[in-house]
Amino acid sequence: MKKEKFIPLENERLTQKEVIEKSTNYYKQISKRRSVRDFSEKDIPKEVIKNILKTAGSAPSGANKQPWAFCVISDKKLKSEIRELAEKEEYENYHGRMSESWKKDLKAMGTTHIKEFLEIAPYIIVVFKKVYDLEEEEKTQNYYVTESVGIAVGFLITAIHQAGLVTLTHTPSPMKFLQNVLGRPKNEKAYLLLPVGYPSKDCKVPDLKRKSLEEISHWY
Ligand code: IYR
Repeated sequence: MKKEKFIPLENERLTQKEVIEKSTNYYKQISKRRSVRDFSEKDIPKEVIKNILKTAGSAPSGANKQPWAFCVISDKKLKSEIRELAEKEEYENYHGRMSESWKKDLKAMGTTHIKEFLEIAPYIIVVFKKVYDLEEEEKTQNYYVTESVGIAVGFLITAIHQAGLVTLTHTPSPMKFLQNVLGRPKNEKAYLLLPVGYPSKDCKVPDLKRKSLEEISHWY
């Protein structure tokens, strides 16, 4: 039988006390993360974008296929074009495609079809999922694509927060225009879009409450 190559796990082995401390600190830090819609125009170093993307790219994926592509946009003209196309779709959503109960659920977020952040944030990252891979026009299979890309986006969001920056998971729907405007290959489907930057000086976020541990956990 063929023996696959395995290497030692490099993780430090911590004491229980250290594990409690680290998990508490991480929770305290990550629970401050908020979805932000009010961005500053202040630029951020390209290196930060590279680091957060490398973090996202370290996520687990089905059979390690890494079925994701991250498109980074800082070009002003392209950002304006994306804003225009996104607002066109969102206008249709807010003025007919979304149900009344959906719009009612969104009241607390204060969202409308206007998406200024797409022009103001210094960077937009558009995440694509690779439904299958294309190697020299040959289709090869990917596995658990939606789950894998969702996990990578989770890594990306926490990396952005950890760096002291803010983001928003924006899903202008339908997202086909992103594939067209960015000229992505046919095996890729837009998954979501993340503006990345600093929050504006007077940035406000909705007063939302998170469910308690008792509400979200069931212990057996
Ligand atoms: N995509 C729209 C609507 C929207 C939908 C959900 I669910 C949200 O949590 C927030 C917004 C928009 O971005 O405005």
